[in-house]
Amino acid sequence: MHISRAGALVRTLNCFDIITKTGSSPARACPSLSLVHELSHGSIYKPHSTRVQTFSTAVPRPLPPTLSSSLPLKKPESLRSPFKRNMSSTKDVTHHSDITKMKNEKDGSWKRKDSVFRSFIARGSKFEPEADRYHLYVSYACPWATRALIMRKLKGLEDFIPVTVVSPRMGSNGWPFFNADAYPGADVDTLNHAEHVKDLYFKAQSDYDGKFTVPLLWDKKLNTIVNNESSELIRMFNSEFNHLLPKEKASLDFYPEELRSRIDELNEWIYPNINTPAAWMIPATCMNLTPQFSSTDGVYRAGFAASQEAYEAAVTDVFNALDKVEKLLEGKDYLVGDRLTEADIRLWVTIVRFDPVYVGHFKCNLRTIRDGYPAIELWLRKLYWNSDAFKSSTNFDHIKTHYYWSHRMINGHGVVPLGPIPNIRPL
Ligand SMILES: N[C@@H](CCC(=O)N[C@@H](CS)C(=O)NCC(=O)O)C(=O)O
Repeated sequence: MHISRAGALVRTLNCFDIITKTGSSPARACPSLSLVHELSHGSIYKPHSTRVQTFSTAVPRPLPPTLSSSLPLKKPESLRSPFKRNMSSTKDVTHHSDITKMKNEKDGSWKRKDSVFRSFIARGSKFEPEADRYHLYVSYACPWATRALIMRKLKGLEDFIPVTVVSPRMGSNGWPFFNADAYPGADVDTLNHAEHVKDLYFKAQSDYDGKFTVPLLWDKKLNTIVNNESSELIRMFNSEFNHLLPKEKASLDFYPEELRSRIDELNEWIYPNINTPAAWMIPATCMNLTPQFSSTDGVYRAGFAASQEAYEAAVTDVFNALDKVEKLLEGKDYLVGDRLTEADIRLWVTIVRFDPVYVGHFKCNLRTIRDGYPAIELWLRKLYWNSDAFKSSTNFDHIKTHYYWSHRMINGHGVVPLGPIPNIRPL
């Protein structure tokens, strides 16, 4: 049974298991209350057997005071992380790391915060392009991190810039590494020995006061974060290591001079309307938030909408923009010119998540890509099936688990849907 399918597991709970494993009274062993407890405190039970999986990143969901004070809250020692806890921060920073505590702007809108570390790798600068100096931290779930993974692979930078992957289950401490949440496909942070991505931010800057996002590029020489903004990372990867690369890789340019103005123009309307347009409208009752509406975040704006009006406005923006992209891609393999550019990479990471996640989770369901947008779908499938850089950077299990499991404010039980089948159709 898949360990991430918390909802499916929980459905199989029975009172007997809970009583025997927690020693709690029959009243406390009511499955529905226990379900809340288990989701809140990071353990899942398997019927008629022992506890099978624990995780330290569950989204905290408040229990009635009497229950929360009397149920056993601590994980047994044997179930705690076997890895050294030498980097875990004790400061309460959950207002930055816990997506369920996300705050709106004063005007009620939701805005993605700008990235803070914005240095650029360049010859002659503090951050010289060098082999074995930089390290990339990513989540396979995150579209922005996937941009960086795709560009790294296209440019043949795998040996120059190694990668560490987080668990997709982003909880109250933000993104965990494998040692904090042993999820298949996640890595232990052998470089910095961090338990969560937030530890890296504090290592780089002890008074850091922003979001703990991926992707982030770490500099092993200066022990700090170079940059955590994907649109800039892909530009660095595209050009700054060329003098160290073999000719066939160095000559690949995904932001060519002659197409820059067209690429910039597309980026300008695709990002706000599609990449982050309609998903972040959190039910006001759940989040104690006023309805939010931002003009800069596409699918997310729809998904996290907290009012009918905000949702409808956001979802309309998404589909109007998709209609426009469909026209652009009719009879074409690429968005700009007749070659792969960063404009394709930037849009692709959102489109590949659309049917598996945004249609259901973010309610972007006026049409699916596969049934409503033949030109976009063909472009999507060709890049996925014909280019290892795209395919190997895409992990549908991490993608679906992250969104459905982590966003408890819009998917309370963390149940991850099985479909669509397949996640992407063959060519
Ligand atoms: N502007 C950043 C955005 C990165 C970002 O928001 N990443 C999300 C995952 S998709 C994240 O790490 N969120 C963690 C959080 O908000 O706490 C970029 O494009 O690199």
